[in-house]
Amino acid sequence: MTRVRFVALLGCAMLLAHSAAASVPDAAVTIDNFTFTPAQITVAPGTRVVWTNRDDIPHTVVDAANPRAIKSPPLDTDDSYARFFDKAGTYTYFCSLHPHMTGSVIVR
Ligand SMILES: [Cu+2]
Repeated sequence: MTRVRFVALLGCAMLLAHSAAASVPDAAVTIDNFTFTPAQITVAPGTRVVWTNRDDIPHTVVDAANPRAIKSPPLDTDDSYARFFDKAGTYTYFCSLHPHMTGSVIVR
């Protein structure tokens, strides 16, 4: 096999890997009426979770166990915040402005 052909094959394999990763659909969480909906979602590793605030006041999304890992800015009406979840586990989060608002993302 020539070197040029090998590099071309490698490029193809990388493209395939990329499209496989991109085929995991996003998961959506809506924030409305001081509630995350759905409050608990289960997603496959590699899923991007997108929170969208439909309330008329700001909310945030903050990881309860690791606030440095997931911490959105205050989301105004119709603002979105997205994070990829690559590692299996249960991620509990809350709104730092209204700590009684909680939700969780289960990755498995
Ligand atoms: Cu809030």
